[in-house]
Amino acid sequence: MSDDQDEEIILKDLDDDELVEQMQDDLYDGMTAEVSEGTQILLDRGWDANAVLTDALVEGMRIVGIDFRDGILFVPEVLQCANAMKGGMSLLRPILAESENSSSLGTYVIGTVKGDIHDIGKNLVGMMLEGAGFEVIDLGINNPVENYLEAIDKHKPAILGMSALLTTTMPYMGVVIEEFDKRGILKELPVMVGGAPLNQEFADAINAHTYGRDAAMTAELAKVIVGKNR
Ligand code: B1M
Repeated sequence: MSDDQDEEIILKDLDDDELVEQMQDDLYDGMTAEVSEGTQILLDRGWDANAVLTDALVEGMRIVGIDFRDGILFVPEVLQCANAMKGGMSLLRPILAESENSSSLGTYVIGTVKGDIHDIGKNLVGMMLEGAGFEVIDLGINNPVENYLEAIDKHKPAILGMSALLTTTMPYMGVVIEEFDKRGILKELPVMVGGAPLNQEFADAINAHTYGRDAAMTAELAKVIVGKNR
């Protein structure tokens, strides 16, 4: 019997708390199949998708972040952790993105800014926005201002969102907003910003319309924005 099969039997035998802890360990070890399997088991046991996401996946990645910061984990390992997290997220996606609204709340363009390749948080925000009823256009990672401008022209979004995970890339959000302002776009288009190193103060300083602390909050605030703008 392979190790994988051994692991499969053990995961199913664990109680909820043990399983969540094991999934955090598996995420840390970059074990995509096991993290996906654990995700499915929790869903089958009736767990809410948001709880699986928060307790097992996001918490697992938080632990990874600490060891990454402290030089215990390095980029190749953390990439594997990211892939494992994405494995679990792919099972949650259809549930989180299932729209509670039959009619679209409008188009939401989102992308990670230039110089930054972190996309897990942005992807989560996208899923929650879809779940809230937005049509999401995801520009991916490493976006210069030109990409946002092109997407605005093409998709006429109700809201535009930017993500940054690095203190070195977050100032670029200000560059994008300044360019929107110069072109008269900022008056018409609410710009939301988010990402781990940001806070409300920073969002205010760069003239962003709204700061989204996390994915759920971003989706809630986005609904309020389109409600207000109608
Ligand atoms: Co990166 N990395 N990384 N990394 N990485 C961080 C961000 C870091 C904090 C790690 C650390 O030192 N503890 C640190 C930044 C330090 C700083 O800037 N002060 C860091 C570093 C230094 C780097 C490199 C420079 C490392 C190197 O090369 N030496 C490098 C930079 C690459 C680049 O972008 N140019 C790098 C690379 C990578 C990987 C490629 C290995 C990988 C990314 C893989 C991927 O995304 N596909 C990676 C990862 C995984 C992380 C950590 C460990 C996890 C990030 C994550 O996915 N979190 C991270 C440490 C950490 O944050 N704990 C770290 C889970 C996610 C659900 O949360 O992204 O915060 P988060 O999203 C949240 C909210 O922030 C918010 O909602 C989300 C869900 O609730 N949100 C938004 C996010 N975007 C939003 C947009 C919105 C609204 C809300 O729009 C409106």
